[in-house]
Amino acid sequence: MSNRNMSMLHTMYHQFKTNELFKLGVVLFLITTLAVTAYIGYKVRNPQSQAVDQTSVATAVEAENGSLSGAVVTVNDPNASGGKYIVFKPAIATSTPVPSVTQSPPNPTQTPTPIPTSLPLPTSTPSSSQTRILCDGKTYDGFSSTIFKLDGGEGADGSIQKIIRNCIFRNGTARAIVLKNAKNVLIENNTFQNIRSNQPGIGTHGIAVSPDSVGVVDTIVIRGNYFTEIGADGIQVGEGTGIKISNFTIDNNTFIGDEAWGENAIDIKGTIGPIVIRNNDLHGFRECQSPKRGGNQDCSGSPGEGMVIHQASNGNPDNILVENNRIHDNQFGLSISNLGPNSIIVRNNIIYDNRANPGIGLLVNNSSNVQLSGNSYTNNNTNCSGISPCQ
Ligand SMILES: [Ca+2]
Repeated sequence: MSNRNMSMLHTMYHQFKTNELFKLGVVLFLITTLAVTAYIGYKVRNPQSQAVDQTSVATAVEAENGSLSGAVVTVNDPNASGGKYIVFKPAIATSTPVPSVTQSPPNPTQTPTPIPTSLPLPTSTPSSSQTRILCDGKTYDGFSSTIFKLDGGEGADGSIQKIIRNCIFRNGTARAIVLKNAKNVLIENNTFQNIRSNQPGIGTHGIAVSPDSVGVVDTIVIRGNYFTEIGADGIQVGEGTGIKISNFTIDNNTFIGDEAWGENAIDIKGTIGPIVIRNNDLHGFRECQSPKRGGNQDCSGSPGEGMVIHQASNGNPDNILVENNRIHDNQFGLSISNLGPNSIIVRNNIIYDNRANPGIGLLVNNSSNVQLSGNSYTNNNTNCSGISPCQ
């Protein structure tokens, strides 16, 4: 073989060898690539078999998506029992939490005042665009007939509020105010002084509530008044023949009695109720020396009760709340007898210094529906009579 032929064979051999090596390299490369890809795919699909570097996966996704952040999490595959797969869970952007305003602690809840269902509170005097000022700032000095008598008509029209305020009734021989058939009345900040009949045995009240058999007295507020030198009672409720007296409030009044005058600060007779008597101050009431007691005082005769709640010809008192009153320096502070079927509640009153003979703070007769609570008794000759426990 010539040298030329040998050279050609050598070249052909090298070309063959080069092509085979190249092909072999390509085949090996493809095999390796497939093997690695399959391995990675297997590992990704079977994270439980070997921990996947979730951090690096998440980082890769972050890098790919730029602003994304989050984490790779393993979740159960609902389509395969025991199967799991991983997902990238972007972090949910949360707004900057606004600090909550520090709230002041809530005010302590006031202890609710228990009101028996049998004793509804009076409805408040309805506010009304219609008011009738009967008196404001006037003085009635020396009168021999009633100044204001509300008996039907506008007086009984509950949509119109009648107001008697800031007036002085003094030196009269008749009752200053009479409510006979009346609704929605406000009597406040008045003075009642020296109202007396000056006739032995005949008492005269400052305010008399005296419905007849057809009269209705409802939604009445008497507050902030001052009573002194009244021949009989500061306020008598139930003087007439009717009993329809309801939603009646006597609040924050002052009553002054004396040996020389007066029966009672407050005298409650037959009522339907509710009647609320609260925040009043009454003191100084003594036995009234009427002719039937051997005297000539202008009253019908009373043993000296500051407040009396009792039966009369118009019926029995009923549905009454007496609370937060100051009852002191009387022969009997509060006397209760012959109630109607429903409750009377006597609570949180301050009953003290009732020492004039017999000096009984609270006297109860013929009544089983008296509920006592929270009253204080100080320096009375006898705190309670006819009821126990005295509380
Ligand atoms: Ca009386």
